[in-house]
Amino acid sequence: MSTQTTLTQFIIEQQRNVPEATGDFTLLLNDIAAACKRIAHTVNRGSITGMLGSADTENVQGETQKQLDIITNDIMVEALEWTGHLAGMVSEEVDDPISIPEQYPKGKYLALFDPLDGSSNIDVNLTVGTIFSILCGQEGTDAKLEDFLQEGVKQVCAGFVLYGPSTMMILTTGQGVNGFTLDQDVGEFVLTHQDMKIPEDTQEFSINMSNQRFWESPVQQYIDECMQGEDGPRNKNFNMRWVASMVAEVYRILTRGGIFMYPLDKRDPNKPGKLRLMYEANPMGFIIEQAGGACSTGRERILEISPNDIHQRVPVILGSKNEVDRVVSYHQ
Ligand code: AHM
Ligand code: MG
Repeated sequence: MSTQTTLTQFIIEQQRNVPEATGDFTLLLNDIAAACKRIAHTVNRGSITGMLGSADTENVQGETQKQLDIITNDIMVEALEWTGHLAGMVSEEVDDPISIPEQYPKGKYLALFDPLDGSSNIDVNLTVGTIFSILCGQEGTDAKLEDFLQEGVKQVCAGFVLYGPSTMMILTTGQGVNGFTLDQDVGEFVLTHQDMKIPEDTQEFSINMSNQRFWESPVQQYIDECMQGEDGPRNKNFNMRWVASMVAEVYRILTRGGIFMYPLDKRDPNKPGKLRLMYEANPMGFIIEQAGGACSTGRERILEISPNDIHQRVPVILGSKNEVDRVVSYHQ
């Protein structure tokens, strides 16, 4: 018999530590895992299915959607709407909350997701992923927009699935962070990375340098000092990485430390940052903090932001604690 712990076994064992648990949450996570396996399969087939490229539509944020943005969103919705565990869903790709169809029972949880993060990378065959966050709603009622506007600290679970050289799920339910690798032969996620921890210090930063002229001075100063390396005030050389897939960036930071920034930028006053609070910043912030890292806008802890819209954007600075604290201190 295999000694490997599967995702299902792992969640059931965690559930046993929560006496009031009904098993609903375990089933919901299984449904999310099943949807992500379908997405992995779809993404993996690439051009064979003719599904790469633009869809010639825009999402609510005015970004051109890829065909796979829409297809992966449909996979998530179809996999989750009928199960009876959810009171509603919101997606980065859909303007308004997605209701549970009349014919299905409604549960108490709310699902929030970015079905295909990093989708600009899909046509060049680089790592993309699905990010999800679970909140509690009101059992049996149709979730309204306001129900989703909860602070990140209220998340009961957050995770992401990486579609890279291997397919991996990274998950937290507030008891640390664990990584599972999809065993393609048996179709199961198995526990491969237990209790992931981010080193507090790092010599690696991640930022899109082409936006440098739009940043505020604290971020300018931090990056300038990193670039000076051994000759500057940091007295050490830094390395830089930018995949342009937050999922890949966060996974790298979970594995070997680092700092990731999509900071406030002055290009458009209506977009104080590029990344979305509900679908990217909050779930990643929860995971990063559970692994011992930090996550801030530069001015406040991401998980304490009181959301005003489901598609709100925020500046994001996350990763190794001492480096994030330093950038935050430059903002003060
Ligand atoms: P997406 O959800 O539309 O894919 O956008 C989010 C992505 C992040 O994964 C990544 O960190 C960032 O956008 C990259 O942005 P840029 O192309 O400006 O470097
Ligand atoms: Mg995204």
